[in-house]
Amino acid sequence: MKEHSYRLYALIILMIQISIHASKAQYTIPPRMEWWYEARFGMFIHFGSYSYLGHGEWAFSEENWTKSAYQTQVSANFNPSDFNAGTIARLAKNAGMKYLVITAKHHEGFCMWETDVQSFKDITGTTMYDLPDYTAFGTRDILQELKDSCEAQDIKFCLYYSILDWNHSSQEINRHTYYSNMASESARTDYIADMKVQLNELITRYHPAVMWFDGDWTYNAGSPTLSSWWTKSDGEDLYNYLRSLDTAVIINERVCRSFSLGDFDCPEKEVPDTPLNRPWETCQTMNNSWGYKIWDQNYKTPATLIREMVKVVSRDGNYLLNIGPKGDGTVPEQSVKVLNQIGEWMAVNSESIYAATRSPFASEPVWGYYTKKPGKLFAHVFEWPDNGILKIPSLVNSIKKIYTLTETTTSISFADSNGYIRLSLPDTAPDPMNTVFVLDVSGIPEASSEFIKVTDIVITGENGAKTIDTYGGSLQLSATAYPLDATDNTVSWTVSDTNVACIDAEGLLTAKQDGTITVTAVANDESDIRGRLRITISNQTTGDQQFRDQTTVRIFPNPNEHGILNIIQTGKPKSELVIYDIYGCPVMKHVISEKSFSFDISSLSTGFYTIRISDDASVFIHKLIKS
Ligand code: JFZ
Repeated sequence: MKEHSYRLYALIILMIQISIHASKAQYTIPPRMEWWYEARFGMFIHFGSYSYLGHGEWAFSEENWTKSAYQTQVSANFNPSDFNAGTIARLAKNAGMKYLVITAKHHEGFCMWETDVQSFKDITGTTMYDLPDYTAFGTRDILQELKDSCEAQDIKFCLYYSILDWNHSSQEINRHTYYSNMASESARTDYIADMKVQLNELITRYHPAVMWFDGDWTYNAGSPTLSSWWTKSDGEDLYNYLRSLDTAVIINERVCRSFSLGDFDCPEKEVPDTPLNRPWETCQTMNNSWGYKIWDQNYKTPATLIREMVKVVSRDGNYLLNIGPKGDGTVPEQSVKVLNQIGEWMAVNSESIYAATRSPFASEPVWGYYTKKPGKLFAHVFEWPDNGILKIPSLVNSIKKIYTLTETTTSISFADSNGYIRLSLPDTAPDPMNTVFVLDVSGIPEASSEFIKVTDIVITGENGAKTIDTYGGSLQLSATAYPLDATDNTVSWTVSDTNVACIDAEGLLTAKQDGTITVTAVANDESDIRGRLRITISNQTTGDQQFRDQTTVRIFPNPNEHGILNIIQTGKPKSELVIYDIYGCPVMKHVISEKSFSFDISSLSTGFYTIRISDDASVFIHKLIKS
């Protein structure tokens, strides 16, 4: 059993070492992706004929619309006459966004540009199912307008395209998979060919910097079926086709997800726990919807969104934040408000985001996140430490200067010793939401490995015990800090409820009353690593009952300012005297060997204490005021 657990620990330590190693290994970024990797923050725009209905981009499926009803009652009424590309591009620019991805065609099949591919028609087969041809909007090309406005703002223009198409005559929506079923194998072949012609239109007309695919989710790695008709080889073919049209275009993994195709991963609405092994981007909504939803006012705060963006960058990802314009083309007021607030923070702090990469450290601090770039480590403090000190693991680099992005000319004083850089903080955070500290260093910030930190703590009771069921009993706990060669492997002990039990500096737990407590051992190496163990305490007496055998012990004179306690016990003498402070923690101890003895308390500072004289069978408790 012991042998097994040692093997397990060895394995865990090995795994930790591998993961630390893995987090250091950077992937290489191909030159055509450098701008994207440095951009870090982009705008997603879900805009289509669904925006008119205002029930989200999935309304066709969720509300069981037929093709003809959807076309005539939703799409035909879409008229984004107030769409202002300049306003949207400036909104993105002010928020600090460097690229913008707009839906050219979502699952509903409605095309936001004038397509010439004849099969993309309405159900009557007479009218092209696109914005200029199918609506009263007119001949404006909003993709071109937006591309031009983006270029004026130095924002990269990108397009989203859905592989599945709930409207196309080759397909019918599958109300179970939410995908579409193909009418036949030949319909599939024709549709894919037509889709490629459409993509050719998009690439040659608009030269999107990124093609962002979706609607690939019944993918399979084998042969197509009519319900799972998009395959891995279709995805590979699509990728190669697009790259043949434009050698620079960046393509997401959803040309056929889960096969590591494309140029980057897209964990949707979530942030991976650690950096991935290739570039990635988290897309996120500001409320709960991508496409405009009239009733969705559940907006995240700017603080929440900024924190998520920083977390993403600290783990080496990009952040694509969505807006869903209304049917008239205007952006919901609350989205504008939130983006402007993000912009205010970015105006001061964007240096810590653009071209910044993952944290150089294997674990994340309790107060926030790190990002870095050559010559700079950024410490993003979301929770201001109340002890006035910010602790950062030491770097191999020499530190030239430390300051905040809020006040770049004021130097922050610091000390670097014993594996930590300690910054002296002002009392209040310059930016309560996220103050960014900059450590100006020489070279690329890299964690120092001179001090080996604790990564795990395991607590065990004597002989494996997890209970105390003796009246006034105690249990010796021990903490093993891993790795075993940690520079400082000592711990400090605390218990969750000092009314139930208390613990001394050596891990001796003494019961006071029945209950369950959690014992915590905190690493003294300041790594903030904690080990925990639940302990059950039973058979204790509480309150007045503890005084039940006070007749056996006399303390005189009644303790006050006297420096000496005289103790006389009648009956069987007890074995131990412990004095506790008001927090229930032992401050003095004495092993009793005689019925009567004197005890020197002159070293105690003034205050309230409890004297506890006990043996295995019973306990005597007396209040002590030292003045
Ligand atoms: C897709 C779309 O269906 C949705 O409307 C929106 O456009 C979004 C950006 O992408 O939805 C997805 C795609 C992927 C996952 C979940 C929803 N996923 O990988 O978990």
